[in-house]
Amino acid sequence: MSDREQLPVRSADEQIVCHVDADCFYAACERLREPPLRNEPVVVGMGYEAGETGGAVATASYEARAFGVESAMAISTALELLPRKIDAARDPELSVDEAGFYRPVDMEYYESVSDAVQEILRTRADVLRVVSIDEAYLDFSDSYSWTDDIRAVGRQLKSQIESEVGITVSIGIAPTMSAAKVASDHDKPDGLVVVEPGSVQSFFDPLDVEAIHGVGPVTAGELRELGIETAGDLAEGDPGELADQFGERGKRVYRFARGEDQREVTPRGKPKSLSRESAFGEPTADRDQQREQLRALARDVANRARRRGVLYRTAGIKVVTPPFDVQSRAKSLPGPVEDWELLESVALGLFEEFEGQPVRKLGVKISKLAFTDETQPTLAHWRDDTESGGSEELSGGRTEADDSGTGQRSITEFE
Ligand code: DCP
Ligand code: MG
Repeated sequence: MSDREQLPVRSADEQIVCHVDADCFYAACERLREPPLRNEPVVVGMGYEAGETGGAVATASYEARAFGVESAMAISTALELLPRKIDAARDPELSVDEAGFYRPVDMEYYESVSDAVQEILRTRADVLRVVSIDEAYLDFSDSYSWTDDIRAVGRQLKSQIESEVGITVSIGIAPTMSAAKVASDHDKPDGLVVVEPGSVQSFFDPLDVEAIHGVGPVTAGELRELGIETAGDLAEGDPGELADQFGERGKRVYRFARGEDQREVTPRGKPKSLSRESAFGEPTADRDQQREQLRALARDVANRARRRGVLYRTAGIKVVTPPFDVQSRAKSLPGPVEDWELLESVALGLFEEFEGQPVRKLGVKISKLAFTDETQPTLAHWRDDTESGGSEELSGGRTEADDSGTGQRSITEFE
């Protein structure tokens, strides 16, 4: 079977986009290193110092939000709504039960927690796009299909992050980026919302216009003046009128409200790894079939590396066993190499411990890359890639030439 047959070009409806957003992220980080803060109102202040009243709220735990404290509010205002525990303990007029903990921002620590979450996301997705310290899009399209139990995939990712890092995230999974983003926000905190293809419009329709990605409070106010209250109203609006009033942004939010979003998840920057994975039609325990698949994947990855002038120092495999257990193994190589036979034998060696187990999917990945040609790839370079392999066209017909200057990864590569 050729690669093409195994991984056909997808239609937009078959995309599986997962948006992950941590719950009250800075406050969750503070709780991680100070467990007594769990289940308590916690406010994290930017420009805030212990015992002072200056600065602004970066975030508040959901318990603190119940007192009306919200992001961007002055700390002095937050203190009126929610006094500090320490002050409440000293003041007979205040109740300790209606007080909270205030902590200053510590970016270095939050970044270390964010890195730990990203490590997990990287092992889970074909493509990862990190958009902020607590938010990322993952493309699951090559790993799963909509006929799989996608909710179980989301549940597993949530519980892995919770058990390995110790914070909760909310997840939205949908056929488009904008729907996935709205879905992750829909049931916060600790939410998991799956919007299946065909349900995007009905999911959006009843939502307040402000839920649409790109509609802020000001635009929402202007839309309401036009009688547009919900995403459904917006979807039925006159696109010409919206464009006149709001320009490009008007057209964009109109499309989003209709569930239309052609964007694909693309990573940022240079690739940190190259990989190729492929699923079996049915999970198989046949050793020969497994080993043959792994060899083909290793050769494919090695070919792509050679065409791109990429050397690699680490080789790894990914093994997905039923139902969705993803396991990776990696091995350091003797130095930066470009050696398909070595890659093939290392991949087979790493696979030995799994041989004979039922396997749903296999992947081969090279990392710790070194670029022999540091210049940006030319269009001709990509053309060579797409013509000879065809694999670069997997991302819904888009070739990587579209991305020249921004990145080099195909949809089948993960960071
Ligand atoms: N942040 C900030 N100032 C803001 C908004 C956010 O400093 N005005 C920081 C603090 C947040 C982090 O960015 O913890 C992530 O932003 P989110 O918008 O995702 O907010 P939270 O993660 O805090 O809460 P939620 O559970 O709503 O995602
Ligand atoms: Mg968040």
